[in-house]
Amino acid sequence: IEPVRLADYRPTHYAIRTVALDFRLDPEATEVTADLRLERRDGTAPGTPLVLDGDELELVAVEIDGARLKPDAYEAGPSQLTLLDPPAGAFTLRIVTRIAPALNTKLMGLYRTSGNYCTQCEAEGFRRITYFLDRPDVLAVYRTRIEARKAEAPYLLANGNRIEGGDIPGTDRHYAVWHDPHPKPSYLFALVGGDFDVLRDRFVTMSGRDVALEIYVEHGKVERAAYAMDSLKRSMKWDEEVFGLEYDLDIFMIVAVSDFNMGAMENKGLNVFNDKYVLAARETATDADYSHIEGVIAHEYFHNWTGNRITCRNWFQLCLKEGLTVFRDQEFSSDQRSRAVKRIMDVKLLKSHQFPEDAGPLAHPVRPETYREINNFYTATVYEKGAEVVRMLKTMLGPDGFRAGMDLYFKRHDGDAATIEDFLAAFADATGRDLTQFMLWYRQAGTPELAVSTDYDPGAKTLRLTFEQTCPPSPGQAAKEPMAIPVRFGLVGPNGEDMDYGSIEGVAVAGDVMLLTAPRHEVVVSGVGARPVPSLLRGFSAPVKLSVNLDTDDQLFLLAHDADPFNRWQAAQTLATRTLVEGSKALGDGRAMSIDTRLIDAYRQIAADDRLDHAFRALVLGVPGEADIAREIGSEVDPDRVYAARETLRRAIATGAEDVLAGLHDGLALSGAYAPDAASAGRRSLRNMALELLLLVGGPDAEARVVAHYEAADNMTDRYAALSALVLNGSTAAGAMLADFYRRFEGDSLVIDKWFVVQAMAPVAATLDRVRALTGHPAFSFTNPNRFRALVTTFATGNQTQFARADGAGFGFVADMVLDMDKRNPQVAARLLSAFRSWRALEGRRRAQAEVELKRVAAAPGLSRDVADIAARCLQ
Ligand code: B3K
Ligand code: ZN
Repeated sequence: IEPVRLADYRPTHYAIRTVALDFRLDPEATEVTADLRLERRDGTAPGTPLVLDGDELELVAVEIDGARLKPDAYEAGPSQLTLLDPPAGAFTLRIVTRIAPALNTKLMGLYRTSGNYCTQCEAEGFRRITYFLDRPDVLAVYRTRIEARKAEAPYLLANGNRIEGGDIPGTDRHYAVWHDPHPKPSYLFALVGGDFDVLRDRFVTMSGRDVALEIYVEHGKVERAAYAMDSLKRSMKWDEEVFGLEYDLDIFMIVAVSDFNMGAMENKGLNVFNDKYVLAARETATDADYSHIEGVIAHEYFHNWTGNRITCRNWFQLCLKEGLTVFRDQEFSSDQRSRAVKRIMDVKLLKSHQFPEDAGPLAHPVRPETYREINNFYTATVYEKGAEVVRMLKTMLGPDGFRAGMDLYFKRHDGDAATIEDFLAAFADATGRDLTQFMLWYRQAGTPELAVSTDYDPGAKTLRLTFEQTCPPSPGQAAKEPMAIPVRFGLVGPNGEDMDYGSIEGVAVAGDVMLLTAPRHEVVVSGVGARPVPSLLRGFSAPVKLSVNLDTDDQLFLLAHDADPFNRWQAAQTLATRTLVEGSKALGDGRAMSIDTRLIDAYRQIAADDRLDHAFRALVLGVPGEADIAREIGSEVDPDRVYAARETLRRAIATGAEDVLAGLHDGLALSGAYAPDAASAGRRSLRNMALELLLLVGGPDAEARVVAHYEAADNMTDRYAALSALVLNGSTAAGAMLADFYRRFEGDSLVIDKWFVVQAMAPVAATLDRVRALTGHPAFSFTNPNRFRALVTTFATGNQTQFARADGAGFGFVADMVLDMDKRNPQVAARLLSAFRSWRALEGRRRAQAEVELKRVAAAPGLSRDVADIAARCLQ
């Protein structure tokens, strides 16, 4: 497959000004009539052929300005329609296509879900509906007419405002017409037809406009949409208050569907959501589910400005909307909840997902320069690292400079298909700063490594800090240039408080941020009255791998005293990581793992410290995950040893803090009404962390405690915490509890997903057979992406020891599943295959097994572009 290259970008020869669509919905034969008003762009020679994209389309008719085209005037196939000699002036092209939503298993384009019709067009799904210039720089005004049998689809929805509708006399059919006044690219088109329950509300915008809010859900689930509605209203308000951005249509709709390839989609005025990011009730959704709903609702809503009003010129610029919008939803959640806790959770996600991606064969710049299949670039790098890059901009420019840049960006580019260069130019022009070097964050892949050595001179009262940055090679990029790295810092004095200091030489400083720009900086801080412990990269001010020559005492000191909560958490992580990396090596050499008792004491103290936020304490008690430890080890990883080391440390913490943990579990129970707010959720998270650790101490009491916790639970967070503690611990009582859980929630598919997830994660040798058997369970489904991901993708991405079994059987199973799924849904298959991305870091035997399976996938006939691309890049 030939790659698409950023360097080859050219605007289209023709512009599409308006689009009028007419859908006659039918499961097997939906007829789509598209009237496109086209115009040759300046600079295009008359007679230049017009080449439209298609994908698995059947052409029924094609006309220009009302006249049927002669067969020699065009060429048509399932994936292209070419007008050989289009009119010189503006013209209307009518295209009639026939599609079969019921047979659309890729869930791209128009498809069926639970008897309803819905669309997904990003990135290249619109071409599965009609022939089009299906790329984000072709902006048009859409009018959509939908017609269907009334009984089959009482609701007919599309983008924009509803301008007309009614029954079609003498038939059992009805229709609706929607008009979206905002020019948009085809990927933002959406249509929904079907039968739903609707939750309705209103929002008055800052300029006093009344907006109707509607959430469409499957019958009987309308109460479960209340939290999503509340999140939507808070998002709308927040975007007005923080960015001055107001909603721009009379109606905003969200439709929750149960078959969806990803989380949600920001179609103009008509967001379509995976129902797991809409539906929540205390008995069925965990606190994590609630916070994801809040975040995803906000994310899609925020796209209305960052993505829709200003869209991407081409798909290379995906981070222009995604990284920026993730940054915005993270800021929103920080303002709604605890900023420190949110920051820690976001960094955890970044380190466990994006860092490994950036360290392996699938690494790519935040703005890639080439792709074979764009759907494979909706990655942690584009989203999460993309958000970090925007956050660094804010750190470097300050809140006012950042807001000025955002304002200028909206002012200049509203209605445009823009680029990352446009985005950065707005900040440069608004603040007078040169962002040339900063642009490297978008162009260079790989996680920069920042090594710091610190040295205090008591005589001169100076602190010397030597910073050295490097960046490892990544695919297609052997050598890297030094990046602009903002390092937020403080000097923690002997009394635990931040110290004052005099001047700083050797680096540019603004407030508490040093801006590193060179490969090496020798920084001298003068006027430092006593030996401080430097607290560097506060709030994780740059997405780098930091190593500082601080010993255990210094790290323990930061853990106990740092004014920056993020760095307190980081100090615990650093100490635990050292212990775990050392420990897994020791276990490999047949030695015992050594654990510093001071570390255990520190955990104990944090657990007991009532001045600290509950959620924060729970996060500190959560030792680094297996993937994080593996990434730190870097090569020749044996997942069994990593797992054993991690369990040993967790057991040591549990044993050392047993009385404190028992006190927390007994004392933190909440009585009264359930509320999903951050404070109550934090309390539950600490109590459930205590429960999980107590189970590791062992003994009959521990198991009884978990069973009692399960039975007393009045919400899913608590119930699921007990279930996963038992199942992941391999406890004997787990079987009965799993059976009980299934019985209780049999009809509730989002909960049954959790039942599959927890079984797929069990780190025991029996899991592979269990997972294989569960693919034959009546509740399993290869057609529902949530269900498939719950069992199979979770096994591959959330169960390091069993996916990477030494005998290769885990890899073999997942490869089989990839090949199976690829025939049905290539996007889901490609996602699953990317679980192999860290295979080269494994020890020799496992590495060899993984290679065999990757090669088997790569060599299979008839692969989708999605899977072929991931397989090829993993092997390169
Ligand atoms: N923009 C969509 C993602 C589309 C993925 C296409 N493969 C959701 C989001 O990021 O908001
Ligand atoms: Zn997005």
